[in-house]
Amino acid sequence: MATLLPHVNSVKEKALQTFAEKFGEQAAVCVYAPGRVNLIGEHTDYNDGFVLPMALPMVTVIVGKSHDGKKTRILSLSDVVGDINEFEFEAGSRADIKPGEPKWANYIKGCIANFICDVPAFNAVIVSTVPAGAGLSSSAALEVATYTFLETLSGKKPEKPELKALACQKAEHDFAGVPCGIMDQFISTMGKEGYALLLDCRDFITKQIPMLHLDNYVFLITDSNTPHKLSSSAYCERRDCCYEAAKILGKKSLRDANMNDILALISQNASESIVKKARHVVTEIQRTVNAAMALEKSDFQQFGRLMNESHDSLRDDYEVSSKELDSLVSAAREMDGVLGSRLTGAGFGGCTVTLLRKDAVDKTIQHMKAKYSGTPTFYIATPSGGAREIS
Ligand code: NG1
Ligand code: MG
Repeated sequence: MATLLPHVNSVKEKALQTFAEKFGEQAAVCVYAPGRVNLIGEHTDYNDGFVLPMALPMVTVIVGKSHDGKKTRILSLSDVVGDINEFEFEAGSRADIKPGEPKWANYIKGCIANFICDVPAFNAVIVSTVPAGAGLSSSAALEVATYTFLETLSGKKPEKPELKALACQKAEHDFAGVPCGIMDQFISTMGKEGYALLLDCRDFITKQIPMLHLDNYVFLITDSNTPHKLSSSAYCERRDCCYEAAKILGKKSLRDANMNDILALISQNASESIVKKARHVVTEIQRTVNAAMALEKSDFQQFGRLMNESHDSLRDDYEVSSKELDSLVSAAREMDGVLGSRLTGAGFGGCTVTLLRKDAVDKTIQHMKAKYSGTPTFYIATPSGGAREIS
């Protein structure tokens, strides 16, 4: 059986109750932002390419209230925060905020520092059901929830939603030290119930792709429960390879490259590693566009084939899979009713996503559990809404 996720309302109730116990009054603001699963378009966002994620029913909820004092105080009930689950700092000019310890607080501080105006001191409680380190964007959920909280608290919003996503990405770059692409913050901001989001990371043009006709099919997320080992250094290495390939080709980014350029890299004696990384990006961008068209036509067979090709390219060319992810993907593909399966997120651990017939879910889960050496967790990914205030 897939794990049942608590409803947003029960997460909210827990946060409100904790706030009342901790701060001795009722919270006035209540918001949430979702995690995401990327259906296809991996390691393309920082190459100005296309991605096709959808928002998940897993959410980060923040409740709180502003006050006249000087200190902002935050309590997180998330199990990843470690021993220090509370922190406080002097509210004031957002230009004075600097990253520090505890690390998890940097995502919040970064959003306050990158908000459109200074905000008053506040108390807040955070509760999240997005698993951390699983490639489901717990960090973006925390950033976008924080930004949404600040919008509600101050009554001010940036002119366009993309400015919100960009401010949250900047928080992750500057305060958490993670040079991530723009996908996660975008989908957490702009997700729409029943839709996947085709995002062009070059110019931020978006298209909501309806998934209302999935009918007999579902996306199944499988958490390998192996953390993204190696991921930050390997992520930077891959990114640098892509930038190097674009530079050799005299292009702004690999978005402007095609298969002839891959041949050009070979004839210019680029290293094998650079050629393979560039080939993944060029083929993955095309697969993502094709997959969005297949989804629009409800051609799930084709969508599944493209998912399989994506995984194989991430494994063989981009070299970001792991034996755990490969084994989950192979086990899924052995089952009748499975149309496609691939790793999702940065790789090296985290989750896979599988497109399959609804009536094949239970058997597929059993088979994957039997074949896998570790203990996986399964979730049904229903396309959910983006960040918002909850009344
Ligand atoms: P995850 O799966 O959250 O580590 C990372 C990047 C994305 C994107 C994907 C690969 C972060 C926070 N996010 O996702 O921007 O590049 O890898 O497609 O690093
Ligand atoms: Mg992350």
